[in-house]
Amino acid sequence: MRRPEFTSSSSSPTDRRLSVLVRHLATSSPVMDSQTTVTFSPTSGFHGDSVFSHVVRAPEDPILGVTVAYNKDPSPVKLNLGVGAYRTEEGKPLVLNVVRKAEQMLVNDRSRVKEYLPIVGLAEFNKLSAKLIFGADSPAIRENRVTTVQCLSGTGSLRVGAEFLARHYHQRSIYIPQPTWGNHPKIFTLSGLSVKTYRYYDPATRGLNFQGLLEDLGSAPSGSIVLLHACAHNPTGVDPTLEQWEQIRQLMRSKALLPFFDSAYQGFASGSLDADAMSVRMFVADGGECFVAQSYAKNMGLYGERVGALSVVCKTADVASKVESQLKLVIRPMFSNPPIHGASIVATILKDRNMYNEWTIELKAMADRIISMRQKLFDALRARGTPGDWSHIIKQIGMFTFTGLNSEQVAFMTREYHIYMTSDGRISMAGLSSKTVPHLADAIHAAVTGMS
Ligand code: PLA
Repeated sequence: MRRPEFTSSSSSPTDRRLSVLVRHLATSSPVMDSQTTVTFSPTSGFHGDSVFSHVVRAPEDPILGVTVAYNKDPSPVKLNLGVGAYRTEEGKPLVLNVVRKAEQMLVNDRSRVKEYLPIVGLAEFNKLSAKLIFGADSPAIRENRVTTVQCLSGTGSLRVGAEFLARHYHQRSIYIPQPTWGNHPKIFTLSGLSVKTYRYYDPATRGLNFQGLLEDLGSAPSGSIVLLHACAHNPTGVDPTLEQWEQIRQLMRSKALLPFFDSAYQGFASGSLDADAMSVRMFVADGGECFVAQSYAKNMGLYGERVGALSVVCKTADVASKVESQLKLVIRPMFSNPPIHGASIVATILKDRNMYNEWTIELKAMADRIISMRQKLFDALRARGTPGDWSHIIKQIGMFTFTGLNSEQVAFMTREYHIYMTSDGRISMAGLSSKTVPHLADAIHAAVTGMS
């Protein structure tokens, strides 16, 4: 092996000093014999600074960092209402029975192997996922106008869709609701799109700013991409009514705005898979084009398995198959092909009528438990006489309540009550149980009365 070489003709005084140092070490140090390869940049310090010493420490993620802080807290009463992760009444993570059953079947099937999936993932999973979101009788599916590719959960599906749009769509602007899930702007910006916002939430009414939404989409340049939360808007828990969705659809189609649906909570909002897909189905029923990112993290509890799908609904089967060929060029250098286990669980459940029914029952039970937590928290605040109108807790939909608490009040609740939540005042109702509601209500009461 060659020793690092620095000739006197080489460059800077720093390099020459390094070369002297290396020669010195090579002759004097027992570990630096002629068999040792030293690799370093000629201009970096050898024993000195790291070539990465300029790297600044990044802040923790605003959502996942809440769990990091929670894990460090030794308090026995601590409560994590940050990340949207379902917990049982006992505060434990839940693996659905039907998922356990599917996994057992997969393990028992000795014919199964661990070969790579195709670039687009498990074909059966893709077909069943499209059916789940668009409906079994969807003309778009029947006419082969939909291409579906398996991706790494909702996040990966959004990213693949956005990278495709940045390469092949004539408009670079994507309008996202204000506020939205904190990862959206990062995903779209890093994919090469230009992120703009449209008004969505009205803090005064704690409801939808429908007028603002219509005005902003109405003045967006024709052809712009618009991100829509299919249901259970995160973080606000505020969804348009079906009549409002219809108006949004008409406006968007009249201006050729391209809908990109993020469907991370199908079945979680209302307990019904079909009801929670209505917004998407309205846009597909008009024969127009759209993108949909689906996640099985929440509705099947497959968080860490990273199972999701991106569907692109096109005008013709020919366009759909060309789009798919280009999606493969996005996926191959990104993660090559997706993992097999989670998608196999989903396909096993979706293709078997009994298992599918069992899943819908378990899903409804999760949704109902979340809804019952809303009522319990609302009642507990009323019982304490906590100042303010808390009816938004029972009006909002899905996994989260957007409480209206400010970042100082949140910091107070964390410091004094060991309750962890995102600083925008969002709480994960799915992380709450009958036993922990009084503790949360005490904390909110103290934050509102003691700090105001
Ligand atoms: N889209 C929305 C609107 C989400 O809320 C989330 C997850 C995702 C996509 C992505 O989920 P996935 O990649 O795991 O399928 N939001 C969580 C978790 C539940 C997170 O931030 O990663 C949240 O607490 O907001």
